[in-house]
Amino acid sequence: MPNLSLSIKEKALEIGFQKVGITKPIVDEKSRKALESWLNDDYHATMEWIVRRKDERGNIFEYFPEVQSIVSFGINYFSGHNQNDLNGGYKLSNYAWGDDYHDYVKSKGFQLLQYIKEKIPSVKGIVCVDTSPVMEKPLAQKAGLGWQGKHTNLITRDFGSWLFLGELLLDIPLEYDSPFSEDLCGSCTACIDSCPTQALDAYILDARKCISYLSIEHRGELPNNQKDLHGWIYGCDICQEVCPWNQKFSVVTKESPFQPRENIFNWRKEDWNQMDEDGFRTLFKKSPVKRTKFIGIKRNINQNNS
Ligand code: B12
Ligand code: SF4
Ligand code: SF4
Repeated sequence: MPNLSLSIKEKALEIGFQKVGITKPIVDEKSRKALESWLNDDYHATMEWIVRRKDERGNIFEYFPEVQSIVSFGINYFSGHNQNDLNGGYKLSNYAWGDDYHDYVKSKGFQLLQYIKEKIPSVKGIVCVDTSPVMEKPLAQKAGLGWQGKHTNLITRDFGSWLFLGELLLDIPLEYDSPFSEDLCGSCTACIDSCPTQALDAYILDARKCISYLSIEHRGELPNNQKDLHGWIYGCDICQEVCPWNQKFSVVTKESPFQPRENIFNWRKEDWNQMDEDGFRTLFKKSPVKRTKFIGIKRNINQNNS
């Protein structure tokens, strides 16, 4: 359906996505095998939720048997600031400076689904943002948005990698875009060389060593050999900060939900150190940081002071 496909893409841009493409769902053996081998190597650390739904993640038809088209979209969250703008001496990933992207990007995905429903009332669709058992980066590459860099994130030519990804899975056929077939990393290894914990091998990440995993996903005490969070109290941006595609092509977002909350920048070290549960709730209401809970961020702060 060429006209519908075009109008879906136009609507996606109007809703506020910067990148959009459509791909035909397939059982992608390469990604499925990579997922299998990643899990077999225990690179997922304690993220058992990936193991539990690996069959769906590796085969989109297990998740949504009727799927015929995947609209993949990306939204730029780069606010124009960097870690030096935080006055507390701790580092907190830029994706978590504003509101929770899950809710916000999903609401935009639902707007797009609603638009399609007005044209085809019988259409069945699922909106995915991060938490659904699908491999969002390979899907975005297949839909032509960009390529997976050596740091494993999806990079676009025109915005770098500061993009959240999401998809609309539909049970109707559409016109499909060509995959992004180039790898524009070339001989660069800046991300691998800069990772303070050696979590990256080209195109593969070992979550057991990754500060993002340790500070967000890991529950309880940090493993003895991975206690150094290198100043980060939530997430880690180093491999993306050093990437030449972000240094040259980042564009400041117009989205107000992704703008930094004042106190994240203004708080001094004492404020962070003295933060109690109420302070945590107030500062991180409707923020992705609530995922670690107060106990997680407190552990990270204490760890950086020990
Ligand atoms: C699990 C997860 C994590 C884990 C694991 C990260 C990872 N690289 O897999 C942790 C907690 C560490 C994490 C961290 C971050 N995440 Co995360 N995460 C996810 C999630 C939920 C699943 C990713 C997944 O399937 N991983 C499993 C592995 C197998 O997948 P993969 O990296 O795509 O693997 C490919 C290659 O590495 C390679 N490969 C892997 N293993 C092997 C083995 C062999 C032998 C071979 C040949 C190849 C190969 O092939 C695979 C397929 O192409 C996605 C959302 C989603 N539903 O997809 C978000 C997602 C990837 N995360 C995202 C973000 C923003 C982050 C952080 C930047 C947050 C932060 N600032 O702290 C960091 C980035 C760290 C990094 N360098 O990747 C965004 C990335 C957006 C983008 N532009 O790419 C996503 C897409 C969420 C979203 N909706 O926007 N994340
Ligand atoms: S997010 Fe940080 S710790 Fe994880 S791979 Fe990138 S630089 Fe390394
Ligand atoms: S830093 Fe270099 S190697 Fe790493 S993702 Fe960016 S371009 Fe690719």
